[in-house]
Amino acid sequence: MGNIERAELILLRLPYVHFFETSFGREEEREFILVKVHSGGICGYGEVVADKSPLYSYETTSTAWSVLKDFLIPLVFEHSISDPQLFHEEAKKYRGHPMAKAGLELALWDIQGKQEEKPLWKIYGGVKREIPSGVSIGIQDSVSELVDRIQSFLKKGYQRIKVKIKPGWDGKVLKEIRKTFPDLALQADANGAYSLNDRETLKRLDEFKLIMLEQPFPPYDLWDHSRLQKELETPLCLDESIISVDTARKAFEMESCRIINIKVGRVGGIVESRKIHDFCQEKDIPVWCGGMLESGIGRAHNIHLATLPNFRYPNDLSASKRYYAQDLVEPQIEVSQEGTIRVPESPGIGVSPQEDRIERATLKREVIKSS
Ligand code: OSB
Ligand code: MG
Repeated sequence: MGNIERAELILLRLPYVHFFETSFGREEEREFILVKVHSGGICGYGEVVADKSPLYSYETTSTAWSVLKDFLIPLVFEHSISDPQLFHEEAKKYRGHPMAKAGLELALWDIQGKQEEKPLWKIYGGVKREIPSGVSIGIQDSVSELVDRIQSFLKKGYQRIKVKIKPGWDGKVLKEIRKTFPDLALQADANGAYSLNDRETLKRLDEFKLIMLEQPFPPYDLWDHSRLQKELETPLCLDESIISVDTARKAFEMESCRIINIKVGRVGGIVESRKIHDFCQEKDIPVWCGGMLESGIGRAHNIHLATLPNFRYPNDLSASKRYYAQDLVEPQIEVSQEGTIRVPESPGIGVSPQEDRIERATLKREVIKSS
């Protein structure tokens, strides 16, 4: 593989088609960074999932921008790295900042795929040509609006519904949902809004037969999740808590959860995601692919990852239209009436970023060259 000659950071803003509200609050638009790397006439694209504010994670668009510009991109130039695996190893010397690392690693994978003329799923060892799609629905102004939204997503084919919960928007909401949809494949995500003091509230959620309850407690708390899981019938799934294969092992040993959500950005890239996938496969812990409301670029990367065999639940990977009026890629990502997404077959991410649309959404752009 040739050297990386130049990298580009682009800060973009895209409005959502519908606001997205979690236990952190309501968002109407997304600000995020695209990473482009250039090598021998080929351009690779990655997406950094850090938000404008440090809510889901401590990283923000500004921290990711500065870490990429001052440390990660110079690392690639200094050591003439173009291999994503090697980048992963070298970037370990910098602590934290997984979303920044993942954005650049993804761009290197895209280049590799394009150079080898293979779609990424083949390089990763994927086995699926279609992946099952679920939809994550935020907190609404009323329960009846939520029920209506669920209805409309079910009509589009989605295989399961995930709803966001928080104290005060939990049991009574799930009860209403179950009244209307007794057999719905349903799960709930708290984004860390509860504590062990809420165990009675959480235990009462067992009656709703959720497929899983995602991240009830804050990120760095494997122990309290383990205590809760012992008292709960509903399988716990960890998202924010699992930041590496090492934390996955500890969660497994402590029995902090029975299912793991893998997000490339949260764990620092594809290399670490595959390690978690392989560990979980060996221990018979199912995984699925989470989302961060990505544009089609990050979404396409996620789709390739979700083709691995131990992705055993519907993923938070929905159609482009569910998030954005016009996505940044062609073809747009679509969900079939059976609730599946077809895996792209073209080289690399397998979808084409549309430079004119990227341009229109750009707030800031910087080119960083190898000196
Ligand atoms: O916790 O899974 C989450 C979105 C932003 C931040 C965190 C989460 C989410 C979602 C949406 O649930 C998943 C998606 O459809 O991209
Ligand atoms: Mg989550």
